[in-house]
Amino acid sequence: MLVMNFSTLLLVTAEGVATLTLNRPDVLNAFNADMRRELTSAFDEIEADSAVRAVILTASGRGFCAGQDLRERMSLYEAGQAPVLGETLRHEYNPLILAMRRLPKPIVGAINGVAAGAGCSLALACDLRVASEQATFLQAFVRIGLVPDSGSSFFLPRLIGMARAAEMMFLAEPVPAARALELGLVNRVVPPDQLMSTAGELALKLARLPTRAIGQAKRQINLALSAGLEAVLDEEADGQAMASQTRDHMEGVRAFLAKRPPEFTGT
Ligand code: LHQ
Repeated sequence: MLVMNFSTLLLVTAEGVATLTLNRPDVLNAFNADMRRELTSAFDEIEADSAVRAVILTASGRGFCAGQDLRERMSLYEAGQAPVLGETLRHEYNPLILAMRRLPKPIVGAINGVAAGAGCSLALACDLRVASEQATFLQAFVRIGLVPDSGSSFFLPRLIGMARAAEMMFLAEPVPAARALELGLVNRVVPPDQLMSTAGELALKLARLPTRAIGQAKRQINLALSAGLEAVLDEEADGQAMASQTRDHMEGVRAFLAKRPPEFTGT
């Protein structure tokens, strides 16, 4: 087991699964500059580590992530130093969201509590979401006169449809976990004490699958969210050319013919 300590998060790697835990519980894991920077570099490290084949993103305490740390922002305003928000997004939040979507490994969000503002966007950028019964999803932006950012306007209408996304974004009312499941916003809802075991089982299952094929399937999903059929068919053909060269493909076929379970290595 490998443990890496950052100042705002924990990264533990075991059995092919990296578990990233946001760790600013006193402010419901709101994003300060350190957390934005550390989270992006943690995803870079996960990408580079071939032993990691699946990721869990969760948080400590009763919240998942309350979005931008508003105290940090206010103190910058008061000091007359706040960069234009667009620049903070372009240089800090957007690279984080892109790092998650480009990571060729599956990310399971284990949503333990409220996911608000950019924290909701962070949850939406995961590939799969397991939510605690205590989780809520809140497009908090308009409550403080801002607009959805960090990918929420991309992911939310695609996940739940335009009308429901508009309702969440405009009214900024919390959506409880049970309703999020009905909307297709999360994959599973479980009692709080089963959150980490459920997410862990799911991530372990993913970590034992043909990792390169999963990474390519994620790429195809990303493309299909905004490209047309021809481009997606083309990407599938390129992806299949790649996947057919992997050891895991050969192992899958051999195991099927020998009527035994496959042992995928991610290569
Ligand atoms: C917080 C925060 C927080 C600091 C709770 N900051 N302390 C914006 C700007 C710049 C660039 C890019 O993008 C963005 C995007 C955004 O993310 S905008 C949206 C920012 N987030 C929000 O507006 C959410 C603010 N928080 C809330 O509305 C509530 O805290 C929620 C609904 C999340 C949870 O409510 P409660 O369960 O009632 O908890 P609480 O409000 O009592 O919070 C607990 C503590 O956490 C409290 O501190 P305290 O010292 O009183 O115990 C809060 O001040 C602190 N906290 N969110 N974002």
